[in-house]
Amino acid sequence: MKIAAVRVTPIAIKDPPLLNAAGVHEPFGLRSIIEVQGANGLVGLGETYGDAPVLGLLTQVQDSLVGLSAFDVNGLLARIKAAAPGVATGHVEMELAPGSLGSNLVNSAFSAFEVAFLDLQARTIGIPLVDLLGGAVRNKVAYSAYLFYKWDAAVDAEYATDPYGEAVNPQQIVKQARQMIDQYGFESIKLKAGVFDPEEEADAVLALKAAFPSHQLRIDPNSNWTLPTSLKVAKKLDGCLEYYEDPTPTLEGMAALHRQTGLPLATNMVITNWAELRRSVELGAVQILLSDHHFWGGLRATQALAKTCEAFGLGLSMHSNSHLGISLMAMTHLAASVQHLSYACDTHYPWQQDEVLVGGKVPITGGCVHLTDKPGLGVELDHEKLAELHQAFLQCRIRTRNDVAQMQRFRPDWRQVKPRF
Ligand code: GKR
Ligand code: MG
Repeated sequence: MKIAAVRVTPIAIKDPPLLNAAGVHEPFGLRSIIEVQGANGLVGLGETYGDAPVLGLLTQVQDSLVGLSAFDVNGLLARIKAAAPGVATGHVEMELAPGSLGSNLVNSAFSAFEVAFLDLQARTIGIPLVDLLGGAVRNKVAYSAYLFYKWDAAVDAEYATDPYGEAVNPQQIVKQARQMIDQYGFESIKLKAGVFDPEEEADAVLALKAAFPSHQLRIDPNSNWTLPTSLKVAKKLDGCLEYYEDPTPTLEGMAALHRQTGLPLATNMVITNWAELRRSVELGAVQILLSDHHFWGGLRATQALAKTCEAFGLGLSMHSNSHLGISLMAMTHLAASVQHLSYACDTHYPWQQDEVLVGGKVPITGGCVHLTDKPGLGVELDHEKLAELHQAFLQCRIRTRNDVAQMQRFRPDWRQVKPRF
């Protein structure tokens, strides 16, 4: 069945002032929404980064896909490779999710279209997407409460008000966790760290442990701690962590930390491609891989990654950046198909107020997204909402995520230093 039309629509979604090692989130996150329409009139959906380098390649490729079979994902890859520029363009994502940087453009673009192709295939056959991936080994996928230090939205008129308010100390972090857990029922908690003094951030984890003794806890300073700092925090949090995510930079740093603590270390930063995975196995650096189909090259590549992790005795979970429901459903169908998924997945979804789906936001209940038997991803695009968020993109000043520059608007002397602590 041939592809009749392809549409790529950049959108801007409201994002709160979330703090991280690279600075602070801008008031809008950028996403690209993909529609791949078949000759049968059905439409497959995809979602990925909306930053200029990725968006550039997506729009460059879109017309060349018309006429291709919706089942020819190898043909899709060939057309993307033929169009891809050879140069890497770094931006802030490089610091926080290196897989989405310029040198990874082919994977990012392929993944976005691959999801839409698979969605269209599944809709054409009339089966849920997970069935194309081999069938569901679980019918719901658990996610974690993803806590952030943050400013109140009133810090700048560009930010939309959000239900969470300020969180700059352990008490406010516990309050944020309670709010998120009450609303969504999450059973694991991740604290995005690397922002304040590591001792204070460890105190926040201890406060979470006291408030939620039966929840699994993780902390992720995005490689912003030296090895000695990571060791000190490991000691302070002894017995508290489900895993320790990207405390310190480099595979060698992570290997040394693991040797000295025995703690399970997770990453979405030091392993973002197959070569790094190979080296990590050689070094014994990382024990849990946080996969992300957006930068590992799609749903099937991530299934292969899961098998590889299994073969090497590594645990598997999922990383997330700011995203909407199409990405959430792609993650959910993928996670539901993977036997070897050892932990609740990350998602930024609770931080997003906007949505492009008919019926609004995808429900998360009991900490899980539940699969349905609807065809494909099981969600439909709300074209009015899409047009509205596209207008927001046209009106917004951001074209490539830059948390550093955003922080410097508030603190002109702020510099990114890595590791800072
Ligand atoms: O959005 O601030 C953020 C996160 O820090 C994100 O960029 C990271 O990629 O969530 C991510 C992580 O787990 O490292
Ligand atoms: Mg991380």
